[in-house]
Amino acid sequence: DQVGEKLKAQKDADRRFMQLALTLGRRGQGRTWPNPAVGAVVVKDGIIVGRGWTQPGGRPHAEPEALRRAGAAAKGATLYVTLEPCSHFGKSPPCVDAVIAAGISRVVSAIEDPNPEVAGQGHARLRAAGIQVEVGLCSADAARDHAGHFRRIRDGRPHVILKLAVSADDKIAAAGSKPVTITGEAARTRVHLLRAQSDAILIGVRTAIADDPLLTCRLPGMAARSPVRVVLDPILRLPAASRLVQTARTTPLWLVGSEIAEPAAATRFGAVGAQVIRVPPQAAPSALEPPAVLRALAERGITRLMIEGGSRVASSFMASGLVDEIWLLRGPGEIGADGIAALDALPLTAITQSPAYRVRASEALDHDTLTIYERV
Ligand code: AOF
Ligand code: ZN
Repeated sequence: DQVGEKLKAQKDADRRFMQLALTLGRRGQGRTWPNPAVGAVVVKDGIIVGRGWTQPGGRPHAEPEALRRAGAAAKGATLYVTLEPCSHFGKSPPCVDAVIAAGISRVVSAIEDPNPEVAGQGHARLRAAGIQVEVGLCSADAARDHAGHFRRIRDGRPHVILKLAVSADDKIAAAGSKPVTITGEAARTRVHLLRAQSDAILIGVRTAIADDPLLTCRLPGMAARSPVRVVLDPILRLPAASRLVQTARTTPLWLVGSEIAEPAAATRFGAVGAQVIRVPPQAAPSALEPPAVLRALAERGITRLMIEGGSRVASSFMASGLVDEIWLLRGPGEIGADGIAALDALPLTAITQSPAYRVRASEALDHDTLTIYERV
């Protein structure tokens, strides 16, 4: 019947506009921390009159951006938003006030904000103002996009993505940690995109010394999207001549050291623009405890953390059960039995056969394959 047809058309349209809001929100991923990257779309009589997303640094929020573009057309319109509009006075005034003032008549919101300052009060205040509010459309997509914010708010740590590039025989480097080319150009592009969408990227000091990496996003026009570079360096021995230290003034470099590291070393790094974070020492002085490292990063606002190596860092985070997502890139070549195993003492089946993870996506990138695992 006609009423049913109309309802179905409305549902399809709602889903389309919410998917657009999600796509817009992702533009901010990696540069809105400590805030989530939210997307918003204002629709009047089936026509998009405003689009917005959380701006770099986390402000302005997505809703005022979309409302500003909609102007007077927002009156009587529907707002699609990927996270509950905020109801608190933070560094910006409450978005719900802006939504109400603009005359929005219906709000379609993907998911509630677990931030205790909001936690349902945003939706409640919109309803109290007479606005029709629907919550939950595309909530699984929104939960995935806001995984970093949710983790940080709920568990006091970032969402952790482990990236591994392995050879056909599960190795990540040749003997002596010599870097070898494992994956190709398409894979490199994907990894640099993931860097851009991460707040921070972490490696161990051994890898920092062996590879002398930059860890920046080097896609054309995207240099400004480089994440904070974090090196786990218990006794603060990263060489001053390393490319990481040399670029510390242009792209943030945080060194996580043990509290027992030499204070003089910390001062030296501070002088060249790097920031030193100290976490308590523990049983094995050569390693830092993953939970303490993650807590320190979350306290500084990091919501999405990418881990890029090496094998000991990867295995210690895997063993501590703190990895939420794994990007496993596999190249076609073999390195040989004397190569370095991807997860140190742990077999790769700790990921591929683990009941804790399932395959979210799998795709071919030239001669390589990318498999993304997520928590069950
Ligand atoms: C929204 N829209 O686009 C974002 C929201 O310190 P403030 O004022 O910037 O508030 C930060 C909190 O606001 C953050 O922890 C999260 O709960 C929410 N983020 N809310 O309505 C947005 N980014
Ligand atoms: Zn807000």
